[in-house]
Amino acid sequence: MQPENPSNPKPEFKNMEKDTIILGVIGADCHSVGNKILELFFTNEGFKVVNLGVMVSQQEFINAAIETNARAILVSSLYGHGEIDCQGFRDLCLEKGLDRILLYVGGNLVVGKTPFEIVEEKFKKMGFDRVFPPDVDLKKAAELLKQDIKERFGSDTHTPQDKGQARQPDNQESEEETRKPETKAPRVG
Ligand code: B12
Repeated sequence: MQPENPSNPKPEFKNMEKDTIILGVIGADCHSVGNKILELFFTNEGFKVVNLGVMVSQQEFINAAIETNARAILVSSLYGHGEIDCQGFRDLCLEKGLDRILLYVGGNLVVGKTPFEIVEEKFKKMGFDRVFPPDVDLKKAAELLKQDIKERFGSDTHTPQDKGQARQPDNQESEEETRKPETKAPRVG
């Protein structure tokens, strides 16, 4: 094995900040196994994962995303009530100032055997950027997430408020912000 050279400190790992993602199982859903797998998997993929666990409300997801300046919220729903639990999620994000947050959702999103394309369309109409079936290849999901973050946030620094990620709610906008032109990113996927 080569001895470590202190004058050559592997620059690619220096000051590298991880993208934060919020993870959780929405509503009254207590299925916890997949949630743990997702936490381990996305951590290994290089994300800083904030896992809220099971039975998480929309507001809890959003609070965590604001606090951590997260790039994405990954919602799981397994027990069949996903459609009800996810209704209005995007609108609440916008209301709370999360203009650009990526919203992913996955699991057994509806009751019964509805074709996935119909489920996907339903959740995209609700404002989710990506929708995944329970048998998704997680490696592909992680690649999409990295690509989406890059497209939506580009070379933004990770400081909040800098490019409108966690702007103040509409009625509290600062003068500085009201003068800026709208910089909302287009929906992905
Ligand atoms: C174990 C289990 C339970 C346990 C959960 C224990 C626990 N601590 O987790 C108990 C017994 C408590 C339970 C209860 C119920 N369950 Co249950 N349960 C299961 C079962 C058998 C396995 C779930 C599991 O652990 N899978 C293994 C993990 C690894 O897979 P996963 O959860 O699907 O997660 C993966 C993917 O979905 C995906 N994924 C998930 N979210 C996301 C998000 C993103 C962004 C991405 C990319 C990927 C992704 O990645 C995950 C990791 O690989 C499933 C059947 C099944 N085979 O899935 C039923 C199942 C989920 N349960 C079901 C139901 C109906 C219930 C109950 C409502 C039953 C009842 N009448 O009480 C309750 C709900 C209770 C509640 N409040 O949540 C149904 C849901 C039906 C539907 N959606 O149409 C299922 C599918 C069984 C069935 N075929 O009917 N359940």
